[in-house]
Amino acid sequence: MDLTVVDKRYREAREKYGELGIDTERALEELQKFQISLHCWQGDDVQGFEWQEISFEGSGLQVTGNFPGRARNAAELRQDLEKALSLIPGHHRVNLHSIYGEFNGPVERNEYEPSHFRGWLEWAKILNLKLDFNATCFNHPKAASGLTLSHPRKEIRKFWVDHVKCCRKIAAFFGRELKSYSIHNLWIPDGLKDIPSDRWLYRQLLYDSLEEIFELEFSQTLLKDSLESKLFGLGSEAFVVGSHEFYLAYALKKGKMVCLDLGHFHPTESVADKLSAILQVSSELLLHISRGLRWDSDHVVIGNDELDALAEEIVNSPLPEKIHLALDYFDGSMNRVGAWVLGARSTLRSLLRALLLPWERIKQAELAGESLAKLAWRQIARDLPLGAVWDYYCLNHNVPPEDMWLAEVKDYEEQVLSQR
Ligand code: RNT
Ligand code: ZN
Repeated sequence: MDLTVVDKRYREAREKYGELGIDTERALEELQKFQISLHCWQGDDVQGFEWQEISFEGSGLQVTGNFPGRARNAAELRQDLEKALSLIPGHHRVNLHSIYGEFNGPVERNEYEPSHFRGWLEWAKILNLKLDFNATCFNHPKAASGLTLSHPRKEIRKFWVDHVKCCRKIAAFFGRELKSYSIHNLWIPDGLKDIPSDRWLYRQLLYDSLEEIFELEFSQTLLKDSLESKLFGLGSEAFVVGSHEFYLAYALKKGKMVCLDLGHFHPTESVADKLSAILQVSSELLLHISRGLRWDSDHVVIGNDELDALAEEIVNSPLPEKIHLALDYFDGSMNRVGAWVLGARSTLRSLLRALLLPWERIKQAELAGESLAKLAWRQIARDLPLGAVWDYYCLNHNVPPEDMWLAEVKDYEEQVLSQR
C-alpha cells in the first residue's frame, strides 16, 4: 500500500475521531506501551529440544496439524521468531518453555541450568528482547500419570519440585542479565479423570510443593512468579488440583500473581470481568491470551467479542502496566510464523480499538443513567475508521499494514519453511 494513501487516510480518521473527542495521537502513544510475550512453543507444536521423544500423554494438551516447516532446533526457532517479530508493530517479549534449552545430550529436567539457555540469552541481548520463562511439568515419562507436584509419591513430587526450582533460577538469571524482570509461570496438568475421593490430599500436596519451591526468594526486579489454573483438561475432567480458587487464594496470601488463560474457564465465564476484581487486591496479573473453541482448544487468536472485552478492561485499568500480556496457543495446521503474527496483531488491534472508544461519552451516559445513549455510543463507534489508524501505526513501526503482512509470511514460507 502506498505510504501517502495511508497517511491521507489516517489524517481523515484523526479528524473523524476528533469530532467525538477522541485523540488518536494519544491512543497510538498508549498502544506503544503494550508488550506482548510471544510464546516460543507455537513455533514447533510444543516439541522442544530435549534428547528424548516427547509424549503428550498425561499432559492434557493436544496439538493438531502437520503443516510443513516446523522449527527443528533453536536456530530455526529463533529465525522464525525474528520473522514474526518483524511483522508485529511495537517492541515485545519472548516467552520460553524450559524444554527449549540447548542441552547437547541427555540432561534431566531436575538438572536444567542457566548455561543451557546461553544461546537464547545472547540472542535476546542482540535483539534487545526480554525473556519470560515456564517450567515444563508435562510431556515427560514422570508426568505420564497426569500428576506432578501433587503426586502421592514423594520421589515424583521431588523431581518436579526440583525442576521448578531450576526453572525459577533460570528465569532470575534472565532477569539479572537482561536487566528486566522475567515472569516465571507455573502450570501443571495435575488432576484426575474420574471422581476424586480425596481432594484435600492432592491440594495439600500441591500446597506443600509450592512452599518448597518458593522457599528461595528473588527480588521482583529479577523474577515475578505466576500460577496458572485450569478448569479441566483431557484426562483431568473430574478434578483439577490447581483450580482457580486454589491458586487465587495461594497467590494472594503469598504475594504471587495468578495467570488467567482465556481458555481455562467455563465458556460463558468472562475473563475480562475478573481483572478489576482481582486487581483490587492483587498488585499484578498475567494473561494467557488464547481462543478456546468449545473448550481449551488453544486456537490462534483473532479479534472477537471476548478479546475486545478484555482489551477494554485493560485500557480502562488505572494500572495497565500491572497486567502482563502473553499469547498461548498452538496450532500445527497452518504456517506457524503467521499464527504468531496474527495472534499478536489481533491483540494489539483490539487494544487500539479499546483505546479509541468514546469513553467520555459512554461513561458519562452511564453515570447519568442514560442507558440508551450508553449503548448508542458504542454502536456509533463501530463505524469509526479504526483500520486507517491501525495501518498508520504499523507503517510508523516499519511493519506492513493489515493487507500486506500475509504476503510476507507466504514469502517466508516459500523461501524458508518449505525448504526444511
Ligand atoms: C495449558 C496451559 C499452559 C500451556 C503452556 C504450554 O493448558 O495453558 O500455559 O499452554 O505452558
Ligand atoms: Zn496457558
